[in-house]
Amino acid sequence: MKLTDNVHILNWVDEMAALVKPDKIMWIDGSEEQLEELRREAVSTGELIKLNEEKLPGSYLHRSDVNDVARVEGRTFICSKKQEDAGPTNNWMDPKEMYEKLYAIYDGCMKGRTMYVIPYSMGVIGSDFAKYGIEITDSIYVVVSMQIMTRMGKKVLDAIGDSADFIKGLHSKAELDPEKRYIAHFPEDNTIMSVNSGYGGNVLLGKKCFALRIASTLGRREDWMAEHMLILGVQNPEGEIRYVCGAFPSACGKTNLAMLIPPEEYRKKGWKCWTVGDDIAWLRIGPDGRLWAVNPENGFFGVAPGTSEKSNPNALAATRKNTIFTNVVRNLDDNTVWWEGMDKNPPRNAENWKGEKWDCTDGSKGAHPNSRFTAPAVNCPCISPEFESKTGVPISAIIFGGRRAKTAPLVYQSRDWEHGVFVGSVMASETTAAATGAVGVVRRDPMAMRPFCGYNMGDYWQHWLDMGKKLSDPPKIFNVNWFRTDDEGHFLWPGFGDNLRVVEWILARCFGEADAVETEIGYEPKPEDINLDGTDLSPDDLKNILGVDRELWREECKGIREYYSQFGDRLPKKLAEELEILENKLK
Ligand code: GTP
Ligand code: SPV
Ligand code: MN
Repeated sequence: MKLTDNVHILNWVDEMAALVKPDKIMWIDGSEEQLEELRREAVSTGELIKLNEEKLPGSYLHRSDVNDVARVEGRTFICSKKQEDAGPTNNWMDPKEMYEKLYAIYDGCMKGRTMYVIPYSMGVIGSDFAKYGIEITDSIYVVVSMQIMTRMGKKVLDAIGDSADFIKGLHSKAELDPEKRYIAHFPEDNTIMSVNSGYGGNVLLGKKCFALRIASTLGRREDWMAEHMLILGVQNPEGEIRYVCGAFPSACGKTNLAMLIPPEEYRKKGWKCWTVGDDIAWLRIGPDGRLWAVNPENGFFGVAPGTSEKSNPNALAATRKNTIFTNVVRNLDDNTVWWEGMDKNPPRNAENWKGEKWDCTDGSKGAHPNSRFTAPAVNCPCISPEFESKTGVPISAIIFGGRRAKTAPLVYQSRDWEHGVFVGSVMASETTAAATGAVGVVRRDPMAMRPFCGYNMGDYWQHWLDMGKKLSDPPKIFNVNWFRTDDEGHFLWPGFGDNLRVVEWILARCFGEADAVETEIGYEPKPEDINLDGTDLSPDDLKNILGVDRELWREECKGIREYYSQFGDRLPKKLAEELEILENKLK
C-alpha cells in the first residue's frame, strides 16, 4: 500500500523499482506491528539473532559480511559536475559516468527480494532544522536500524506533503561484492546511492551520507553548518547548563565525552552532564547572534569495544534494551553479548564476531574493533531534556581534538574565531578501525570532516570563516588531546570522566571566569587552573602534558604548508596568513 500521493516521491520510487526489479515493495509506516513482523522475518532468515529477552529485551545481534565491517573511504565518491567542487580530499567521478556504472550494478539487483521504502527525518519533524529523506533498501537490518537512528514512518510523509524537497537514497546489498562497492553522493541532485555493502556507516544513509556529506553542501547554500560533532550540556553547581560541541575524528571519543559522568568530587558538588548528541551537529545562527545546535539523529551508533561500566556507564545503559549489536561476541550460555573492554570476564562458551566458536585464551579478538551498538537515544540515562527541542541549544565552545601521541597539548584556546578555524583546519589524528585501511597513521582530518565534507575543503573553510562573521557572539574555539603518551606509550591524561576538568576550564574561559597564559599556538591554562583534586596527577605532570615543543611544532608547520598547497586558490587567504603568524611566533 502506498502511503502518499506525493508525485515526486511516487515517480522516483517507480523509477528505482523499474531499475532494481524487486518481487515486492513495502512502504515503511513506522508502526510497531510492521517493524515486529520484519524483525521476525529477519530472525527466520538469520539476518538478525534474537538475544536474551530477560537480559536484553527487544535486542538483536547482527553480523555484517567479514569483508564489510567499516566505512570504505576509498570507495566513497562525491559526484559534483566539476571535479574541483569535490576538491582534493574527496574521490570524484563525473555524475553521468557514476550513474551509468551504478545503474548497471543496480539492474535487477532486488530480484527475489523485497524493496523497502523508508521515509525518515533528520531532526525533529516540523522544526526549522529538520530535513527529510526517503531511503530505498533491500535490507531489513537497515529498516530496523533506521527506526532507531532516525524519526521515520508515515508521519514523515505527512510532513513532506506534496513537496519535492527530500533527499533520495537508494541502497542495495546486491552481492556484497567489495569490488563493486560504491557509496556515491550527487550533491547537485540531492541523491545518495550505496551498493554492495551492509555495514552501518555505508548503508544507514541518514547518517554520514545525508546528515554530513549532503547536508554540508546544503548548509553552505543556506547559511548553516553540518558538522561531525557531539553536543554536551554541562550543568554547574549553580544549576546553569552551558553547551559545547566537540569535533573529534571517528573513534576518537565523541560518544564518550557526550555521555561523560563527572568525577566523584564534581558530582558531590552538584555537577551534571547532559547528552544532546554524540556524532552529528547541525548548527544555525540564532536570533541572538549565537550558534545554536541540534542533533539530527534519534539514536547512537557507537563503538562497542572499550565501552564498560567504568568507562561509559551511560552508553552501556543505553544498550540494555531495544538495541542492535553488530559484530560483537555472542555469549552462548545466556545468549547475551560481550566485547573487549566490557569487563575482565570474557565468556568461555562463545562465538566471535564472525560467528565462529571462540576461545578467548587463544589471543584472538572476539569482537571486531569497529563493532557497534545501535541504541535509541531515549534509553540514555543522561539524555538532555533539550534533545527534542526544535530550536536546539546555544553553543558556548567548539572543541576540536584528535589522537596525537605527541605535539598537541592537553588543551589550548584559539585567539579568535579565525585562528580557531585555522586550528580546526590543521587537525591531525591517528587513523582508527572506523574506516578500512591502516590504523594508527597520523593524517590530517580538518574539523574531523575529512571523510564527510561533501564539497571542496577549501570552500568549506571559507564557509566557516563566513559563518564567524555572521555570528555576533560566536562560540570560543579550543583544541584538546586526551591521547598524549609518554615514551613507553602510556596515556599521560586519565581521560573519560576526568575530561570534565578540562571542559570546566574551557567553559570558564567562555564566560571570562578563568585566566590563561599565551603560548605560540594559543592560550593555555595555568597548570594550577585545572582542578586535579581526586586524581594522582600533580601540577608538574600537567605542565608536561601542556608543553609546546617548538621543534615539533616547526615540523608541524612544514607539514601544514605542504598540506595546504594542494588546495591552490581555494585555500582562504586568511588561513595562509594564520600559518605565517604561527611560523613567525615559532622562529
Ligand atoms: P565514532 O562513532 O566512530 O564517530 O567514534 P567516537 O568519536 O564517538 O569515539 P568513542 O567515544 O566511541 O571512543 C572511541 C574509543 O576511544 C573507545 O575505545 C574509547 O574507549 C576511547 N576513548 C574515548 N575517550 C577517551 C579518553 O578520554 N581517553 C582515552 N585514552 N581513550 C578514550
Ligand atoms: C564514524 O566512523 O565516524 C562513525 C561510524 O560514526 S559510521 O556511521 O560508520 O560512520
Ligand atoms: Mn562518527
